[in-house]
Amino acid sequence: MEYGDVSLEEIKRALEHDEFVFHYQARISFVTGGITGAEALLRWRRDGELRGPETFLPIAERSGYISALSSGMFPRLLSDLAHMRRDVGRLMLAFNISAQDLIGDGLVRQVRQALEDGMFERDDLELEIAEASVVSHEFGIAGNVRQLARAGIRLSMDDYGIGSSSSETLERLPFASLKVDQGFVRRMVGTPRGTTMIKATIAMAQMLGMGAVVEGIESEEAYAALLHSGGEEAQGYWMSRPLPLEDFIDLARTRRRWPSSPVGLLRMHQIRHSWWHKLLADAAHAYLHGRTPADETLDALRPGLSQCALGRWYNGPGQLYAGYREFDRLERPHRLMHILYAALADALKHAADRDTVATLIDELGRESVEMCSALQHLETRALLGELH
Ligand code: G
Ligand code: MN
Repeated sequence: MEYGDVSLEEIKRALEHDEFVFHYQARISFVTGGITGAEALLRWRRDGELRGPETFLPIAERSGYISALSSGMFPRLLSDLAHMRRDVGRLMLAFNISAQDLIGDGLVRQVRQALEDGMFERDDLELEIAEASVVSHEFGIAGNVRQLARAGIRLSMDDYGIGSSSSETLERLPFASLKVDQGFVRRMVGTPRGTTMIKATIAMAQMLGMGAVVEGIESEEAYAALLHSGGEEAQGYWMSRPLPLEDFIDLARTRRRWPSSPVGLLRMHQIRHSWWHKLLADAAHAYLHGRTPADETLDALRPGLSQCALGRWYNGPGQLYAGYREFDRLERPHRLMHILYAALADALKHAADRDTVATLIDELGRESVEMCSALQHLETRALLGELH
């Protein structure tokens, strides 16, 4: 098929005539095996045929018309979301935007206004920005990205793993999650080294306090290989292709389940908590050598129980396992670790004496071992299929 002749004028007319629609590709939770929501993918319905984004997005991007397209389609996304909510229940939608949409504040204002008007709830929307488009506009968009993050709207970096200065961009902008690129996943998941690289990318996201979604899962083998990876969610043809709204709703209403496991979640929390512990130990070490870390560094190292995803899981869905000794054993060291993170950070901030700092490091080390041990026992039982 030849699409080379699509002009900007045709694209503008198509938007006016309502010819753009979203197809929805399901996102599956590795932890519950259920559908958590979907990524909205733009399609052009014209004369009974469906045109993919490759036929109009490059022109829209190049001409700058992309921002009109994003703004024009956002209300449609919200009405589809309302439709899903009525027919299925609460779901999350991921909306792909271009970095160009964040150069001015048009889309930011539109999204914030819709939030204020109660058109959606914070947790029900995620904005995906492709890495390549972020890299080329990084400085122009930083202010708007921070504004969205402050308003509690989650941003994820799309197609992570194929671009150039990706880790540098991650360092500068407050992304809530990473979407591991589908090509990266498809090519890498077949080899042990490749699978390790995907898992290391996810672990890096977790150490930075972000979540991870794995795209491009095309087979049961790929799904199984990444089930314990610590990525929260998965997307790909094996679970579902992108579907028209009504078909996606039908799928979601079946309440279908894919394989699931708490193992990845338990492993990631072991990584996150050990990592916080090690960063604090390093801060204490620097302090004892006369180099007091900056207040903001210390503040970042006192993650509260309420912000901690393990805490939320433990008191929420994890309660499924209440009564298992390995599960019940986790509560105390986990709670104490958070108390000790805060106590140690405060001690360093307020110039405590050497003995106080030494005692806190010692206690933190002890609780860390307790907590890792509880997590490990729980993980082993989950691996053996002994948790129900
Ligand atoms: O760049 P982004 O991740 O937003 O791209 C999503 C596109 O990838 C969609 O157009 C969708 O049709 C396609 N896609 C989604 N899942 C898969 C998959 O498992 N395999 C392949 N080859 N393509 C996929
Ligand atoms: Mn995307």
